[in-house]
Amino acid sequence: VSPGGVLYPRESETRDVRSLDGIWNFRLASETDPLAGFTHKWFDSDLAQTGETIPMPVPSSYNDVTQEKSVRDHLGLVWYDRTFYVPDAWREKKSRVWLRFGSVNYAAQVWVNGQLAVVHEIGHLPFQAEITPAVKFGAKNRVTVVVDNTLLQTTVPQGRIDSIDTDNGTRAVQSYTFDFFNYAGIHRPVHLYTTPAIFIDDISVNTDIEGDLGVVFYNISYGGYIQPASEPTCYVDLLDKDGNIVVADNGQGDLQGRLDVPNAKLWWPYLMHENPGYLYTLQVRLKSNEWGTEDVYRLPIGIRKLEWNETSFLINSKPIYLRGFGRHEDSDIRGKGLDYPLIIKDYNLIKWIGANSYRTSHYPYAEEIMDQADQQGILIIDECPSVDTENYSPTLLQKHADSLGELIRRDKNRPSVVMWSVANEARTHLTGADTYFGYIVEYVKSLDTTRPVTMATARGFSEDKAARFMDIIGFNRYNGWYSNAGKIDTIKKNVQLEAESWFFKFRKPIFMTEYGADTMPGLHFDPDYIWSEEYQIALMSEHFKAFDALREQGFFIGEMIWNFADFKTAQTYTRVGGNKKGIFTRDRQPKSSAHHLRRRYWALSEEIE
Ligand code: GCB
Repeated sequence: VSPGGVLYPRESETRDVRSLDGIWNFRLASETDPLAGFTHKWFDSDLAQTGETIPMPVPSSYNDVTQEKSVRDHLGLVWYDRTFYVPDAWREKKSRVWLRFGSVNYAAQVWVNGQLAVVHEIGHLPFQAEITPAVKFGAKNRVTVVVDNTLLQTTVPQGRIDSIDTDNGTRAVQSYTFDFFNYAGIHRPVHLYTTPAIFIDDISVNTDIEGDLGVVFYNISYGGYIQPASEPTCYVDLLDKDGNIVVADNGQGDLQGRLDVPNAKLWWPYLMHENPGYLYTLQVRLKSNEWGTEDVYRLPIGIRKLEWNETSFLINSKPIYLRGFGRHEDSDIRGKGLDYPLIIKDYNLIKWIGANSYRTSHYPYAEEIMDQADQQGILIIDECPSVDTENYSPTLLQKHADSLGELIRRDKNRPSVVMWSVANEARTHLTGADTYFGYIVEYVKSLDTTRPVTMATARGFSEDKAARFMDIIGFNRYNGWYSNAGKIDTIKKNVQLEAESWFFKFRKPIFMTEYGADTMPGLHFDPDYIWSEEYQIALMSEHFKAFDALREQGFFIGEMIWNFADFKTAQTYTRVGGNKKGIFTRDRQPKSSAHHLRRRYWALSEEIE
């Protein structure tokens, strides 16, 4: 993990933020000479001389935007660039200038005016660099990004390059076992922003509850300080939702401290309180006397307390039952590109259906999506990009750990994030899985002890070697689909038996992280028959019976259906236009199952909360 923080760019009286989103220039690497962009320095020269570009939206996946298969199925490098202006006023203020990418999938190398600014590997995570020395103030600048979507056995997630025989000779193709399309490109917003010379680099917050008192522990780190100037001092206030100061700084100027909030308004999940997602603002002011500068950053925080034991998971001392989904960042045209209308539509649907939670299957979601979870009180199982993990190697382990390190650095202050998920369906029966996941969990614990660690497990409880390291055990199982398709009378017993087996083996809270059935909207069969809307409902009802029986036993803490919405996958004969296990279609219209789930989730909420 690169040193330093990755605080989301926020405007303040000391910080400017500019968006570099829009239409960029784009081109695929040359097929005959894939490295031509490097040898001919496409990042340096006037692009008009190096070939033609096409317009490409940022943020977006590039795959589905054109009419070309060569773009959709491209393997390897693609190039993006655009120009931007840097105001002269930023030089006058002696600002530092930063460039930040919300995420680029999978790997990226970035130049500013021909100078290498930053490299980053692993998608779905932000990265940034200070670019002050490279920018031209009061003038036009160029940013160039080369993106590589190649997945190997040592990337997170893993993939393989195969060679296939075609009519025109052999061709390299990307293969992967995970079940979602390997969309690529600049997926999330790009920001140019400034900080003062001495700046707030990172903020870590933990909260606790002592009676009526909310307690906020904070730890601030700064950057840009050069000796022998005297060290900067830090002032931290807490503001309520309306912007009133509720706890003023004690005036000591310490980087670490504790704020006591009498009669604190707690952060509660959706449907457990009339004000779910109550957020305070931590206002941090860093002052450097000798340099005469100040930096101000305002971080939204929620006061809540998590606890877990052998049978339950509690928020603010109340046991929680998770009613939710596995999801994807996925939609027509933009693929995994950030889309504001889609973000809000999805939260409206989540609330319409009465859910209180979801898992960010199978990678970290955009910060703009996470912000809404904080604000609306939706509980998040925050998953790193490790899916179908196998072929355990030291290189993979390092990168997998880095993905978690970067995820925790990004999301550690979010009240919505209530568990870390270290993998989805890792091949935990393989030799080496125990040492590997032992290390991974230990690493997560070294960074955060306030949240439980989980994993969406798919191997059976007798062969799995990793569940013992988890605080909470999630299992994925497709009863009535991949096993016993069409035979819903096998579901209840099997779900119950499996959940009980996990519990009695490990004495930890258990939840079902995936179950479901592919369903073609509009396909009807009575009596129910696989792929029909009737079958999806029937399969769900059998699961509900098992869940209700399990809830009575006291260790079962939640159900998450697969999936929130239909999504695109690689081309295979088991997928009709993608995975159709959504209870919403890909364009977010309800299948019959959505109404069925809605009745259950609202009833559960009334019964439990
Ligand atoms: C799983 C995976 C998920 C797939 C799903 C399916 O177990 O975790 O990524 O999409 O099954 O529908 O096959």
